[in-house]
Amino acid sequence: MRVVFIYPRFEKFLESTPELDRALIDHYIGHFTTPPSLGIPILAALTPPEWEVELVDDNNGDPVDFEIKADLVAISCFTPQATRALELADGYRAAGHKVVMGGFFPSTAPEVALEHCDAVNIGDGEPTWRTILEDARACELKRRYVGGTRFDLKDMPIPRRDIFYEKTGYDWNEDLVQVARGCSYTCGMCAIPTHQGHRVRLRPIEKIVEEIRQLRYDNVYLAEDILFFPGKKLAQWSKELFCALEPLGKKYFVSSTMALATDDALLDSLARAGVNSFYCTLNVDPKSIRALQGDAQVQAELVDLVDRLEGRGIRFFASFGLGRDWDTPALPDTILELCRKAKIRTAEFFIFTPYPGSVHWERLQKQGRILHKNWRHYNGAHVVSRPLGMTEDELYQCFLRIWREFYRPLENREVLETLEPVMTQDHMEERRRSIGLGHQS
Ligand code: B12
Repeated sequence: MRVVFIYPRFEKFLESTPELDRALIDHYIGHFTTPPSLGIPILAALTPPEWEVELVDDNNGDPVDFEIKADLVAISCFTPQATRALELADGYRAAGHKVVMGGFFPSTAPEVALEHCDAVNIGDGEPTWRTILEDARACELKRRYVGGTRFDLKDMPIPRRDIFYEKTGYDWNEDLVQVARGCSYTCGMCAIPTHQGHRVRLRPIEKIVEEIRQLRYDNVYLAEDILFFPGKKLAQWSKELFCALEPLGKKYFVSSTMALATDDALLDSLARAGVNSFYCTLNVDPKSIRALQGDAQVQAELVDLVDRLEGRGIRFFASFGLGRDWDTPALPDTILELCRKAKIRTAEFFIFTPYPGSVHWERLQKQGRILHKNWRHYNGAHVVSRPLGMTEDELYQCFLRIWREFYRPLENREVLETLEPVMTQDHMEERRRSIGLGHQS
């Protein structure tokens, strides 16, 4: 038996923005081709040995052959991949294959997916995957499989990264690791609570460590914001996790918002563990929204946060959402001023996008403000819903202007030389030593 996994193509942020000069932005944000996210490698790890496994990574340019030998075609996608995913599902079915889809988009818009595939998986894949394979073998695929949001992560397998490690073409020298699922907050733009549940499920720390020890790259992307949640139990767990990561000698990329925990003790433990990038989404949480609305005290907190991170050798990587209901065409000026004050050196900017499964999506649907459902353009680089404080074109112009103007000073060579996108190893060691954090191997 043979299952062929498909990871459909999605447009990177600036690929669909020819108006921008790519060279400088590539230098700072980087142009990268990533391997698939973790859904497919997890399912591959759960696939019984009598099934042969193949990965077609359309995002990496693998040729798509609808006549491929397969007993089941399994497509994984999030919303920016959905248009392509549905096209591919149609193509495989037209060639006589059975197609099952799972991931963020099929879980949050199953009725759309089901118009193009034979079966859809909603929620976690671990509880359902082997049943799907058995049903496919017996030619008895059902329309819906509900994996739900309760799977215990102590039983999550180590994802099979060998299925893409052996491929060429990627230039993302980083391994993605999942440490938890679910979220107890309800941020307007995020589909995680719908797809993964409102209860945070933590993965046992020893399992995370076991997985990280097996990774190929020195850089590890820890995928969840819950590392910074302020509750006592979660904060204790994060502290223990960062302690456990310390001896592994890896470098970590973490993500958070300003509203979450950022006390000095936690930042020290990040630095000791080897965290070198702190990706912070702004204009989504109540704190950073206040900072962008001119609250001097919160602005000072941001300035302080950037300083405390960079002082520990951790790059602050800002990600600003544009186009909230209260935003006006003056937003780029406000952001640029805040970045200048806080000495933010690396930033990306995205158009606030309503994803199926999010509160924001439900609200805009009801208000008749969704402009179209060309999912390809739900990648943060297009206006897909009607803004309130400006026209659609004004919002798009804000997006172009902020990218251009944030990076404009960098055309100045002198500035360019002092603003490296990621700190060099030596620079980081020097920073760590200067604040007494010791050597990182
Ligand atoms: C890694 C990541 C990225 C990487 C992608 C790298 C890659 N390898 O492709 C990068 C950094 C490039 C990225 C970019 C973006 N991302 Co992103 N990303 C993630 C992140 C953090 C992890 C994804 C992951 O591996 N999850 C773990 C896997 C195991 O979960 P899963 O896919 O759901 O799989 C499970 C089930 O769904 C199921 N399953 C999955 N597939 C299948 C298939 C079948 C057949 C079956 C049966 C089951 C099944 O089984 C799995 C195990 O239970 C998620 C957040 C998260 N925590 O998931 C956001 C997330 C997917 N990203 C998101 C977004 C919005 C983006 C951006 C558009 C953001 C932006 N700033 O505007 C950009 C797009 C890039 C661009 N335009 O340039 C959203 C997606 C929203 C949505 N509803 O689609 C998420 C959910 C973040 C969020 N909180 O909203 N991202």
